[in-house]
Amino acid sequence: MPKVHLLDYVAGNVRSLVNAIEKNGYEVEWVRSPEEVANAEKLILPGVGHFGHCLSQLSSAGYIPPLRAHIDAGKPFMGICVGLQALFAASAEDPNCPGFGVIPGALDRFEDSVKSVPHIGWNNASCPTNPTLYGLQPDSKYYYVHSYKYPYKKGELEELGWAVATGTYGDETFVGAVAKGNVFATQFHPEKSGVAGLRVIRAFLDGSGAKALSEHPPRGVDGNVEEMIAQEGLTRRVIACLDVRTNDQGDLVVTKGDQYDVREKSDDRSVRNLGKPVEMAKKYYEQGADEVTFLNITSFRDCPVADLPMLEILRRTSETVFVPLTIGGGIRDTVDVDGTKVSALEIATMYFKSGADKVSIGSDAVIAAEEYYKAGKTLYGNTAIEQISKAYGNQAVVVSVDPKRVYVPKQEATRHATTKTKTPGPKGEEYCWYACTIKGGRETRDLDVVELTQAVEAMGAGEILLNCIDKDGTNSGFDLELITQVKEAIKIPVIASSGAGNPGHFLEVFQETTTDAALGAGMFHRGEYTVQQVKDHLGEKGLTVRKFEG
Ligand code: 1PR
Repeated sequence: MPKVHLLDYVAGNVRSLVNAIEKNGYEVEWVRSPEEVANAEKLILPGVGHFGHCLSQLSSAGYIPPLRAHIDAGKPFMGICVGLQALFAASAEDPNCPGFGVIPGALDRFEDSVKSVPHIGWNNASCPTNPTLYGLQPDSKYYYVHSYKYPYKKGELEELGWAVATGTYGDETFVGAVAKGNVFATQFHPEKSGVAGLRVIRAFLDGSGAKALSEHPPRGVDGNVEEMIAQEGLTRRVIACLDVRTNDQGDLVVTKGDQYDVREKSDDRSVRNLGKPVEMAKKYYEQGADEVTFLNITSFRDCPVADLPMLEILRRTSETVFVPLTIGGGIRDTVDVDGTKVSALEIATMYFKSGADKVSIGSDAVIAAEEYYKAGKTLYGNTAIEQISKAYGNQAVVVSVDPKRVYVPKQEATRHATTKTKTPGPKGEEYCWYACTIKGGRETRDLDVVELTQAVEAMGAGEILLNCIDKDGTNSGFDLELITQVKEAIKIPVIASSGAGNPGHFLEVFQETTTDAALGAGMFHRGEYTVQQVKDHLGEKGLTVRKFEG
């Protein structure tokens, strides 16, 4: 098998990248010291998280001079995400930490007054000068997750000989990919961008991308470029969620509850078994799911942490599913069966190494938020959210919220953030607040969703998975009032969850709220609708969705 070298310097999910490379028929050889860079012919620099963190790790380990030498020698080089950002001279994310300076200019942060930041989801990488640059296609979508970007200025980089592909988020057009000579880099994650991304990786690996570029070097941009690229490219994300637990026979199954009760209504009350996790994840990927989320809803007691069954599920899923994978459940400091303490960060690390892109924290986030308010909104850096987001970046930490409605007759009846509801309570109460719960809804706390989501945003969470116990499994549509309240309270993206029963519910939540993504479970598992049908419906109604490329 032909080889490509991959730099192993930074925390993050490189398993998916390895899988994507192997899927293209190449073998990965690791570069684990600066001296080994010289062995590389083709080299990939992956990167996630914080610019300063990545660059200072590269710098202190002595990687920057050999990497520059590799690039200057004209050998093939590909940077991914922070691997693209590293090529620039600087970033506002850490002004004290210089980049490689291969491309002049500094990255800045997306403006967040009218849109969520980080920018998470599927967007364009359109290159007007070279429309099929490194396998890119003008109508394909690519998976991005970042808060900082290089703002596109017409002609600026092209004049320096770079071919530039862009995406547009809100009214900001940013650099999505760049190429010149032997250097190619993407802000998006090709290894998470389905078939469209695999094609881009192949164009780097087999040299066809660089060859085509040398035959058709960019010649400057003409007048219509701004109009062409300045249209919002971010799609509506549709996510499939699999609640996984062991059934009474000890098998790991996908289950689904009604208001979190996952047992059959029949006399035996067995755990509802809707299928096998890895197979179902693959099915949803092939139906066009933009992400797949696994929630481990049993604790797998008596099992050594390193043998957690979800690790194997992730490993197998990431071999065939090239979209982002999130794993939730049990991410907290714990004690292993042999008495060893295992931190939430260590558990998250195992999940990332097994193929997860994000971890989702539920109960532990509620407890951390309570402590945060008790300490007068002070952060000490010791919560799971802070530690994992520091090591892997905010985008890697999702907080899963399991709220329940509490009805009150008037706003003054509670200290909590209320909402006037169109579905009054049992005694005609016109207001409600949403109480956070822990342990899969078994314990309700005196903390509302606004308090929780604001606290975890301050701690460094990158996204909220917003469930609703009242709506879960009801097929009656999302709780629009809950979603609106949370969206108004925070800047980070929100995934609406619970209650989806048909494609119209997805349309409704995207039209009636500013949610960033929407998630379904039961309607997909029961085979009532496919992900594809949901996306077709959204597309027919004029919403931008990613088309699945087989
Ligand atoms: O507290 O960090 O160990 O995390 C536990 C995780 O497991 C949390 O994310 C929590 O939401 C989840 N969980 C715990 N118990 C259950 C249960 O169902 N008994 N599942 C559970 C939550 C809710 C959704 C569901 C949507 C959509 N599942 O994710 O998929 O409500 O369903 P629908 O479209 O069929 O209505 P920790």
